[in-house]
Amino acid sequence: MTQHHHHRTTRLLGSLLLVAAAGAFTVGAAPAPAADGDSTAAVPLTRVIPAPASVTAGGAPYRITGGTHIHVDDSREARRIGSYLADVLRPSTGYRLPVTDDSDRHGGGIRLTLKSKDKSLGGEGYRLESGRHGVTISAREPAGLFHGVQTLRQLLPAAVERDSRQPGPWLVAGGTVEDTPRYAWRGAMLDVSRHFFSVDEVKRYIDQLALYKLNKLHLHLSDDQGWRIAIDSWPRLATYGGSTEVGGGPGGHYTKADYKEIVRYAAARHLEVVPEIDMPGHTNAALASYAELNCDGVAPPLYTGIEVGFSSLCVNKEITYDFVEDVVRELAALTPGRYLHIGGDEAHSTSHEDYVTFMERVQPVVAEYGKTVIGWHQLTGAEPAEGALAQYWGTDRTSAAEKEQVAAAARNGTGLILSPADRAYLDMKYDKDTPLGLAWAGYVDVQRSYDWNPGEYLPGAPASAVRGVEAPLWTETLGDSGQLEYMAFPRLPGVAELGWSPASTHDWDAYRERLAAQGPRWDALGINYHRAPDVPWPAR
Ligand code: TNX
Repeated sequence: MTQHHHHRTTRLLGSLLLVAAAGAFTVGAAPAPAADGDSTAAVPLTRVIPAPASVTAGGAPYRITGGTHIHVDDSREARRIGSYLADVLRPSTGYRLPVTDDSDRHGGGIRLTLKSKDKSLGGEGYRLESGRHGVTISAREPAGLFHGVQTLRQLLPAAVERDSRQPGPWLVAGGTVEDTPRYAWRGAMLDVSRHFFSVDEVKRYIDQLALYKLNKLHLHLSDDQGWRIAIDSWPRLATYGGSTEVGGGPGGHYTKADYKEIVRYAAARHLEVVPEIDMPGHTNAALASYAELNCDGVAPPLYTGIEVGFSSLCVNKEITYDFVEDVVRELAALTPGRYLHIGGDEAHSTSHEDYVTFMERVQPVVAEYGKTVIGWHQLTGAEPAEGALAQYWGTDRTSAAEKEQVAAAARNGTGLILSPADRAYLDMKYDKDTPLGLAWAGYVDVQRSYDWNPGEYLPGAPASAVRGVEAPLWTETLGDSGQLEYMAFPRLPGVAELGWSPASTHDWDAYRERLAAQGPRWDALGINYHRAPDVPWPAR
C-alpha cells in the first residue's frame, strides 16, 4: 500500500500546483441567496446530523420572537453556553435575546439548564423539549448542553446562520429529542505540517466541527515538511523546521500563546485538542533543524515535496531521547487533555528492531508526563503501552495479517480509533474529477465515507475496543480554508454521525436527504462545500 502511495502522490503534486495557480477555491465566496424551502414550516425534529438517538415529534412549534429570553441556570457554564447561543441567533433574527439566569422560574422562552436529574444523559447527552411556550435544553454536563444547542441551531431555518438580519419566522418544531453519543471519541485530524494553517483558520475549522458534535481535534503538528509548535528547549524546530511547507511556501508555526489560544477556543466548544508529534519517521523538519539528531551528524535540507517514509530519528543515539523527552514535557504542559499522539506510521527508514526499541523507550516518557499514548496502528507492531490507543488507517486492501495484528492488540486491551483511509480520509478525492486531494486509497464518494459500521469494521476486534472514529484531513494538496472545506464537506458530517448516532439510525437513503438539507446552512455560513452528485441538494 505504501509503495503505491509513493508513486501516486508524486505524480499528484504537479496537478495540485496547477489547481493552486488557478485559484479555483476561495474562502467565503459570496453565498447565493438561501433556498430554505417553505420558510413557514418548522424543520422536522428528525432532520438533524448526527441523527439523534431518540425523537418524539408532536405538538405545537415554538416561535422565537423579539420578546424571547434565553434563560440559563445560575452556573457559569450555562451562562457561557447561553451567550454562545445568543451570538448565533442575534445577527440573523435581529432580536435582543437577553441571557438571564432565572431558568428555575416557570415561564416560556429558551431555557438552558445543567440541572437534569436524568443519569442516562451521561457527560455528553441532552434532552430538548419544544412546545408552544418554549424550548428547554437540559443536560448534566456542559458538553451535553452545548451539543443540545447545536441541535437547536439545526432545527431553525438555515438562514439563522447568516450574519445579517433575515425575515424569519423562527419556528422550532414541537416534540422531544433525547440524545446521547454512541462513541466517546469523535475526532477530526488536521495536518498543519504539510501546509501551515493560521490560528484563525484552525478556529474556523473548530467551529465547523462543533456543529456536528465532534469532540476531539487532533493536530498533526510535525512532519517532514514542517515543525509547527514552538519548543523552548529546541528553538530551531519551529524557527527553521517550521519555515516552509509543501510547494515551498513560507510555512509557519504556533507560538505557545497561539497554541494555548487554539486549546482554549476548542475547549469552549467542547473539543479536546490532541497534539501529535510524529516519530520516529516523518521527522525531516526536526532532522534538518538539528544536525546532532542525525545518525551521521549531518542535517538534511528542508523538504517541500510529498514523498513519505524517508526520514528517521536516530534510534541508537542518546540525544534522540533527550530530544523526545524535552518535546513531550513541553507539549504535555500545553495539553489539558489526556492524550498525546506519537505518530509511528510509515517508519520505512527505521528497521523493525529499531522501531520496537524506540517505542519501548518513548511510550514511558509520555506516561511520565501524565499523558496516555496514541499511535497510528503500526504501533501494534511494537508493544502498545497500557491504556494506549491505536488509530487504524488501513483500507479494504490492507493485508489480513496487518489487520489481525491490530485486532489482536485490541483483544489485548488496546483501544481503537477507526480512520480507515478508504472511508474516513477527507483528503481522498471524491472521484476522478476532484481537483484537490490524493487517491492512493481510492476515490471516496459521500456514500462510501458514510456507509460502514465502526462496531463491526475490523474483523476479530471486539466491538468494545472501538473508542470511536476520526476523520483525518491531510494537506499535501490543501492550502487554505476554502480547500479544507471542499474536502471536508459534505463527508465530515457523515463520519460525525457514525461516531454519534446509534447504528439503528443508519440508513443511506434517509441520510442523504438530511445531508442535502445542510447545503443551505453551509451556504449561509460561507462554507465552500462540494455539491457531490450522490446528494439531492436543493437548488440554490
Ligand atoms: C498516509 S495516514 C499518511 C500521511 C499522508 C496521508 C495522505 C498516515 C498515518 N500517514 O503521511 O499524509 O497518507 O493521505
